[in-house]
Amino acid sequence: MSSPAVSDFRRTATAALLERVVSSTPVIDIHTHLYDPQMGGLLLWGIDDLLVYHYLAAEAFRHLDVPPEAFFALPKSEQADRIWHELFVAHSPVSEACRGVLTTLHRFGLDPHMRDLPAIRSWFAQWPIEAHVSRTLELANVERIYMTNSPFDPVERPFWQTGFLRDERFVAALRIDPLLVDWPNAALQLVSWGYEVGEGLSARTLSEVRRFLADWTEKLDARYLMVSLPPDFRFPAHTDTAQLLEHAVLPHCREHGLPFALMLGVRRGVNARLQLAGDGVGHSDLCSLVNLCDAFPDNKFAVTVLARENQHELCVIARKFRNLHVFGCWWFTNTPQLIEEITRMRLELLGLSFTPQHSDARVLEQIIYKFDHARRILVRVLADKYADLAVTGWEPTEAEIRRDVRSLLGGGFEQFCQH
Ligand code: RAT
Ligand code: ZN
Repeated sequence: MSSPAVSDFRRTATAALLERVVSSTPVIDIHTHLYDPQMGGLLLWGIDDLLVYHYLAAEAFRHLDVPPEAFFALPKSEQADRIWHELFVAHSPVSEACRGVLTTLHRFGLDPHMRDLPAIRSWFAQWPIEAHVSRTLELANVERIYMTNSPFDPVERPFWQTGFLRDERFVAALRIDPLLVDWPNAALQLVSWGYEVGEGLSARTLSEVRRFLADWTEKLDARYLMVSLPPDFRFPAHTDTAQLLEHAVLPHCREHGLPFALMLGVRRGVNARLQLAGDGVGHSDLCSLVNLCDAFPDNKFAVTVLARENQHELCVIARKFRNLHVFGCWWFTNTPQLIEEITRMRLELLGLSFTPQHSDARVLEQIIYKFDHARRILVRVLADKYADLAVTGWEPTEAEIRRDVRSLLGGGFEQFCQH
């Protein structure tokens, strides 16, 4: 056994190496709400969008003495002014979402201490978007961004129909929530786009739904399909959701070799007046996930859960099914305490076969803080894990550490997609 001084020294050296490896390894960001810069106004960026982000809006509404309808009727810059005032001026910005804005400004070399919102605005206004995108990706050290692409979005849809020169750093994921959670309205849409579907899920209708999915998978060059579902999702069941999943979506994914991503546990519109900021969380029944993984071993499922209470069960399920890839600390679990707890638990139960973090960024510059904060935690947690191994005499080489980190930062997910 080495002396305590020697093992302390080794531990510090491993932690320093880890810090270097984790910060220099590029991230593949496997779920965002960002868009290819060619898609114009869809790609949100700049200080006003950072401030009106719904994670901050939800916090600001706790102080704002104005009805949400009146708030949302204000121009974006005024909404940003109000949020800045409530969350950064009238109170200290200690929440994770507020800290995120400050980390982002700091990493751009701005001095948020001046509390000078107009100066911050002018700084952002001077950049051409192309240069700003590249610089932001470089600062965040993100090499690829998975978008969320919906054929049901009337603003987004025309871009795909017309076609455009793709930026290869931005890849597509086909998002199909309306199809799975609101079939009657989705059916009307499909009819208006020339698919011969009826409201009942006949064989003909299901095959037309598959034709729709195939058309859009090809148009987007989609890397996976995705949905987020409420806590009352059940499978199997005699619901439109379960039937469409079983007879259209999963066969389509099998045929194209694509994973299906499920984000489980969101309760939409708990306070609908707050718009995007009004969604909540609920405990999901993960037996339904077991049923899916078990019944469809030739399908691949990438899954994240919103409830803290579901995290342990999700890890246990992933130990049983190699067609399940666990990812992300999503939304209300994207806080340092929960990220640390969840990442430790996943490492202890799953080893390296999961993806600890995606950004879920809605505004470009958020990728900086989301990964800056997540990387710090990953260094801490991995340092502890390697130190535990070192006690037994097992010390990882630098190449092994690089391999492990690359896998955790998105490499493992892309391998899962390919095999
Ligand atoms: O995290 C979020 O921004 C949520 O509003 C949701 O969009 C969620 O990420 C989702 O993809 O459903
Ligand atoms: Zn999302």
